[in-house]
Amino acid sequence: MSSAASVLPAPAPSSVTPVPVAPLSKKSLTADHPTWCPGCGDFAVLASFYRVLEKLQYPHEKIVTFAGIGCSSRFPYFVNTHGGHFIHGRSLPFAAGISLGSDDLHVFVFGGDGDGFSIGGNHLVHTARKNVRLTYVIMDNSVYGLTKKQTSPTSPVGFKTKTDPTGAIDQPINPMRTLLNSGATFVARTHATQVNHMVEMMLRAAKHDGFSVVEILSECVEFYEGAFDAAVPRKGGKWATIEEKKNDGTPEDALRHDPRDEVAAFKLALQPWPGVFGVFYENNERKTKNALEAELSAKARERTKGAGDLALLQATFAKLR
Ligand SMILES: Cc1ncc(C[n+]2csc(CCOP(=O)(O)OP(=O)(O)O)c2C)c(N)n1
Ligand code: SF4
Ligand SMILES: [Mg+2]
Repeated sequence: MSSAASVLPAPAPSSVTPVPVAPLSKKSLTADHPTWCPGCGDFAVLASFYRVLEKLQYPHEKIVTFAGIGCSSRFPYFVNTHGGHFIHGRSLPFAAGISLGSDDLHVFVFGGDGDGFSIGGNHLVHTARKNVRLTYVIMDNSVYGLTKKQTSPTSPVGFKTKTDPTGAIDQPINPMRTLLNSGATFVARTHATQVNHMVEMMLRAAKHDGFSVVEILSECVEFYEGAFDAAVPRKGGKWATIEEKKNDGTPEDALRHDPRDEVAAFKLALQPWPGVFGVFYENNERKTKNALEAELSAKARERTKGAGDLALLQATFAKLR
């Protein structure tokens, strides 16, 4: 032992009083002032997310908000939690690594229709099929907002943009169908003008043990005004929510949707525009990748009789000599 270490005082007996932690509030969760255009639907998504975190009261240091690139992907800047943003379309593999590496974290990923379904489409499919435990919020405005109006994978046929000046000619993807088909275990859809519904969907997604996705129709007032008016009653549209089964034995219950029924979820996804809103699918049976990896690790630890990481590494190197 060095002489410096030998003169250090002995540690005091453990009588540390825990510091009281203030409950999470909008104030403690607010970071920078959002830079979105006035009237952008994304403001309502942010306000709803604060409410979701206020309700959940997770330990502040266990929350991660992550994103790719786009107007919507600026989200983590405005939330005072751990987090960051990554290359366009690559938020999910990065966030999956965070979730798998630290299973006690609550990982939320935000992004746009372009980020999620276009450049990041491949990552979305694989994160879904692996059932990585995290919540993905897709802020769908049916356009590339940040780059000032290009056709996105959810733009409808005929929509005029800088990349389709005479109107989009390609069939848009159907987000609900895509997510169901990819194997996401919680799939919901909501609208940024319906704050209570949006909070409920995000709350349920956050509580789901697996890969949960909420698509939020969030209007880009700058480049696609009125895109989702067909679902806004005060604009003459129709707001139709999914009635879920109550299992109360009543005849009307037979007509209600069972979110565990994948085929029924596909049928809902095929309804004509603007479709329905709510939980399309919820599968609580499939194991998460987090759980499967933990099982693998536990088996490996059993085989190696609980040896520590360093001892295992040294043994491996010894074998290579
Ligand atoms: C590899 C790569 N390609 C293209 C871009 C340019 N780019 C940045 S954001 C974006 C689209 C954003 O659209 P969306 O994800 O729908 O988000 P929004 O801005 O509409 O919220 C594009 C094409 C980029 N940053 N990186
Ligand atoms: S360009 Fe559109 S999506 Fe981007 S901040 Fe402005 S209104 Fe919102
Ligand atoms: Mg977009």
